[in-house]
Amino acid sequence: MSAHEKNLSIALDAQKMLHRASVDNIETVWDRLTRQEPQCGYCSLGLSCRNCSMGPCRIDPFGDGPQKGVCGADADIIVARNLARTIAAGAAAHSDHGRDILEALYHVGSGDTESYAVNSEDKLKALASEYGIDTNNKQVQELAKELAWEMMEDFGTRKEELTFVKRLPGERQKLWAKLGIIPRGIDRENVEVLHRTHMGVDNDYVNILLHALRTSLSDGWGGSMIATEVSDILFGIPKPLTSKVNLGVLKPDMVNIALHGHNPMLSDVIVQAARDPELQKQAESLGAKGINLVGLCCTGNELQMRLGIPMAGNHLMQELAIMTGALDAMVVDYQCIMPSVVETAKCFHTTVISTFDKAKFTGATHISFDPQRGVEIGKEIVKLGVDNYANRVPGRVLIPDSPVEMMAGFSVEAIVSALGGSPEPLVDAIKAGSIRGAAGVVGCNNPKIKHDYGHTTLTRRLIENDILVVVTGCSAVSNGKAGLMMPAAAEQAGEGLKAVCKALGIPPVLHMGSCVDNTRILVLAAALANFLGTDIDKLPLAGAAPEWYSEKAVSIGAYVVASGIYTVLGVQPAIFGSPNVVNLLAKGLDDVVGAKFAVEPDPEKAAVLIRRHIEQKRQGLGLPAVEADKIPMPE
Ligand code: NFS
Ligand code: SF4
Repeated sequence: MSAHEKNLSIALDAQKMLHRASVDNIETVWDRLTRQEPQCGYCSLGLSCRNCSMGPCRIDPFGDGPQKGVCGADADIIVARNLARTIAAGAAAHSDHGRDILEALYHVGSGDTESYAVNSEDKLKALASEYGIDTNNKQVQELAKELAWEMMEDFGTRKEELTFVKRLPGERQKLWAKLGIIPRGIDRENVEVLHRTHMGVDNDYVNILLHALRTSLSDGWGGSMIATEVSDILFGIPKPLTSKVNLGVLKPDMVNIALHGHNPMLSDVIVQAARDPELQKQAESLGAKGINLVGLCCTGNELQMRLGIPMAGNHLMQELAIMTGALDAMVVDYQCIMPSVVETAKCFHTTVISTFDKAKFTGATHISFDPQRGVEIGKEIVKLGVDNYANRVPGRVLIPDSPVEMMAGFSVEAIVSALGGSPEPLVDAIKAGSIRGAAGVVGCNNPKIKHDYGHTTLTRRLIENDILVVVTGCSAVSNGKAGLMMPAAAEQAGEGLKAVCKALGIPPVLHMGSCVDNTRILVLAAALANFLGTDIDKLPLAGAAPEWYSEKAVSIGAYVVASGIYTVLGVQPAIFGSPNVVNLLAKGLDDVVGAKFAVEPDPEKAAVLIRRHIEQKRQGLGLPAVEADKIPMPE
């Protein structure tokens, strides 16, 4: 491997596949990034606008050129509008995923699908009560239908606030009400962003950004939360389990099918289909020892959290997984699936199967997914993968590493149960200072940051300093691969956190799920605040997205901050063209919602920012604290 290949990723499996890519001249996301450089300076600063055909316009950041678009919009308006649209796109993606799951629940309630069933009656009942539905003497099916119907109302315009807002501390609800940012309807807030950012509507950058926060909240406390909760009803509440991770989960002697994307509806029926004795027999007749399902990205997280299905990799591993030559099918649903996978697959025998009519890929085989015929379609898909095993070229198979063990399945319910049924022991450990606080390290990979370096470095520094880390999305995969998500990793934690982890038998880094499952972190934060009778922004908590790339990540960052949690981003968002917007997000917001953003590409420094923040919050609560300035910032 060359120094260049080693410089792109810290992961051995990635480095080896990058080497194969360069030897075989196969294009990767890193090559395409290089070809795009230098990227547009105006766009990087958020200073370009193409919202109407009087434009496109751009603002000169140095002051010599135009300072206003054709319509008169200045840097503040343009940057704020662009950011609001980014948040809306991210919120829309999460929420539309939530709606798809919700429709599956409705089908279950209507009795017109046999592919899904209520897996957690407890959760169904608890949510039905939360939605004000009388649960007495009602059959599960009836309740499922009524709950789905009520939840659909959260998407519309008939409510004044989303149901889950009630989960928040009263103080936070009052604050949002005062600011006018309580999310009403999930779709409504998104549509309103598009309206406000049309030429000639909202021309006050503060007002635009407040609505952008409201829209992000309609994701965090709406669409994503519905996605998580309803997935738990249908597929089960995750419980701690041990699974495996990295490209070593692919098997040379089995049919390998990767499930890539985000929606667990499809992957759940594929898991059911892969158990079909006839398909198993067919695989054997072709000389395979069986059918091996593996996950990629958040579909992988959903499967790993609930079923322990092994995880092949995160965002930047999707092309590299194909390059093993061992993948017989890559089944994709939606989100974060690079269009390039179809091209990469052409260099191997892999067949790419798209499944959602809203997410087609030219060159892929499309099998239209229909939740009412779920398992039947699942079998059709698995059959394609099995058939394709016959086309595998054994001489081209290169499985670059052996898998690493990682734990998953830390839902809020599982964490509370590990604590013995109440958040009290966690609160006590925080009060005593053996755990200083907790941080969510979440989000994507981005080829602009050395793959997995940001996540794992930040996580290591935090646990070393007795900060409990919870992870979701692609961050979970990074940390899992680095071996940080097994109980033995407690040895790498500070003395206090180590002792707590050992007593509970848990790792210092807890896998809480996919990106929509960041809402589990919100629920946990709200539960801690409620337990202590305070607001979330008073707690020693922080969030970080060290390698983020997607619009969804921006929505997540925004709802986390608006919920009162300080958040550090590792990649610059496109806002630096407006000092006013930067000032508001990185400073002013603290006085508005009790939390703000920071941008710090170096994870060593990001860790210090988080440690200082957590100590300040401890001090605010009157807990033993280190003076923030005494924590030195690395050079
Ligand atoms: Ni999240 Fe999951 Fe990964 Fe980023 Fe994409 S897979 S929803 S957006 S890249 S963490
Ligand atoms: Fe230019 Fe204004 Fe149109 Fe944007 S909305 S493209 S700034 S004229």
